[in-house]
Amino acid sequence: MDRRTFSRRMLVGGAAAAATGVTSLSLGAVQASSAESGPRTAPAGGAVRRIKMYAEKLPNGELGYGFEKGKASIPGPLIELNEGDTLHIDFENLTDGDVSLHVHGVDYDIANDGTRMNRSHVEAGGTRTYTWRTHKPGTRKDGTYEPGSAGYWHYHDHVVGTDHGTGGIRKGLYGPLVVRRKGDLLPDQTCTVVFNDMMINNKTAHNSVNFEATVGDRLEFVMITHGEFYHTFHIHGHRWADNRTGILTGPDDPSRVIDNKICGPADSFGLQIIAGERVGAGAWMYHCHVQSHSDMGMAGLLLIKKPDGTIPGYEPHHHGAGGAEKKSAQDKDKGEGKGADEGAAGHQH
Ligand SMILES: [Cu+2]
Repeated sequence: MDRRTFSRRMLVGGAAAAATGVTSLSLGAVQASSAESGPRTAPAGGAVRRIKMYAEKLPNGELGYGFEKGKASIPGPLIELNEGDTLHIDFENLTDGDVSLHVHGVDYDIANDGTRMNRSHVEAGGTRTYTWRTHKPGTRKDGTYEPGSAGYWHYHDHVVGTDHGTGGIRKGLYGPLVVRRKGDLLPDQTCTVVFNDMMINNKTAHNSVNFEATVGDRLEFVMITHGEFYHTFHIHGHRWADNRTGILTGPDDPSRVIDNKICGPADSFGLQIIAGERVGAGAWMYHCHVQSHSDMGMAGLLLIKKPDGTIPGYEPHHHGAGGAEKKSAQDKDKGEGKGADEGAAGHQH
């Protein structure tokens, strides 16, 4: 691991929630290792952490979650836990209606369900503490194997619009959750892609969500689907394993290697790739492979730079991804768009 990578990880670990501008929470993931020892790995879990989280109305009328007031984003901030961690979320509703926080994949009791059925939602201006717990794999009393919490999960509202949160999800109240197992490889950067109806991260066509990386970076994708449609997620030039981590553990790992995966509403999965491995730098597309969907703009770019910062063959204003184009330059200029947010506020700098 190089020094730059280490400092990135330092920034998102420890007091992540309190640090300004940081939209990623990582519990205890700060771990030093030398460049010779390979990728950094997730430590053992067991931490208990308390963070603040807000639901806010965005200037364009959409809704978002954020770790700080005025910093809500779509998708909401990345939350990273290690198996065994407990997370207390002091949640404040800054919108003018009821909202909630409902999570997939981890352990929560009925009081933390985030639904109206058990009054675990939050009224306008109200607060509530949600507690999420995670556990390591183990053996039940009956001798059967119990899986751990590790996985690529997500959270979302469950009360806006309907008792199923249909309006909240449509307006942007969703976000990624990664639970790691001790020893899982840590990425240099995590990119969240949410197929929500016909949008990516609530961006419509011609506002494609792009991500930037440098050849050799270990890139992690958290892919989540919401809304009314089934989609397929495809990345050009790269492949991953269809298993919990998206990484093959060795030659005998039976997981299928794929570069395209079907995903239905509320599905989520994750994967890691080495940017440009064997194929080099370039503006690599990722998109939904349902043809009419990609034609309608469900596409973005993975802008993989050479070490000198250049992207061969890439002209931002002429090489769009399907119906979407030139978001990267705009992102850099205005600092807007989730692609830029991910990089700047997540793990990139
Ligand atoms: Cu699609």
